[in-house]
Amino acid sequence: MFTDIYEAIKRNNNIVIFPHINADGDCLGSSYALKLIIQSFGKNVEVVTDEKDRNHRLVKILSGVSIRPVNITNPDLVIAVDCADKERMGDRLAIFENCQETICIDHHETNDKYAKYNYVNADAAATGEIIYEFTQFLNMDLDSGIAGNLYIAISSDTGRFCYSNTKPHTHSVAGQLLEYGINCNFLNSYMFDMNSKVRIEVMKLAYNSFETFFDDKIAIVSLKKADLDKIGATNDDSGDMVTIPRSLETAVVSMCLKETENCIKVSLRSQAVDVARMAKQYGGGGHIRAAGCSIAGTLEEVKAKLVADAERRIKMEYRAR
Ligand SMILES: [Mn+2]
Repeated sequence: MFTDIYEAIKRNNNIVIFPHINADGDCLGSSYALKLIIQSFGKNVEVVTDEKDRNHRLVKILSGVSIRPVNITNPDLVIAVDCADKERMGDRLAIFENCQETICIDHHETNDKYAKYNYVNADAAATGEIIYEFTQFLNMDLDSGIAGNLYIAISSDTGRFCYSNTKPHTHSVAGQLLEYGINCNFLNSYMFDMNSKVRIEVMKLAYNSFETFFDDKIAIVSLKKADLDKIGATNDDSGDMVTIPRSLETAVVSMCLKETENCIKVSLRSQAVDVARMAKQYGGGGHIRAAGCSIAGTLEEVKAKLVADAERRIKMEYRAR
């Protein structure tokens, strides 16, 4: 409940906010919006991202980002934002677990409510939508900084209002946010149309690896660690490559397999199969239409396993239209 969350924020002074590892627009936009909201109560609050997300490209368009981040070492309250499970906090999990007061704000169906206070709404298209509802609960007058951050969050998780999670309510929240004078044209084109040079190199790798299975119903791109290292690609540069196989018109299940030091990171998308359930079987999670997991093994092994699994699920769950 928002009441519990508001009370917990009110009675604590040193507060940290944790977006998930491999940060995206929703977790960052929501976290910085929440930071600005909590700051307006006169609290000492900071967003602490995973080390690898320190220089995320979205930092340039978010409001409330500290030039030199204040390190709150012993927080009274930790708020996990957009983290489907607590492992999504990565190395920061120890701080969360050592804290008496914890809050989780999230919109993932698979969230198991791991904090002391939880606000989980799987109907929300983005965690940003929940933070917006929180400002309504607080009767708060937004400013363009908070509104811009929330717009980034919602546009990001809905693929600029194109994915199936986009509801009338999603557009209505976005419409409200536009009232605060944000530049949606600039924010969207920065988020979706602009790429770093390295990212375009990653796209080349992805396109070259493109392959299909099961009568083109399964589409896959794979990224090898050695190739990514050679061009100096960060997580940010190589994120979201699953949009490439997803654009195949006959694809029912699409995936991106990314080789890392110790496992294969998998992104799954589908218009017809419950990929959250598929990901959960490998210890991952997410949404029905978009999910992810990490699997130990070589690229070829993991690919063979997932293709067999996807094929079985398509046969069970998919009826051609
Ligand atoms: Mn999200």
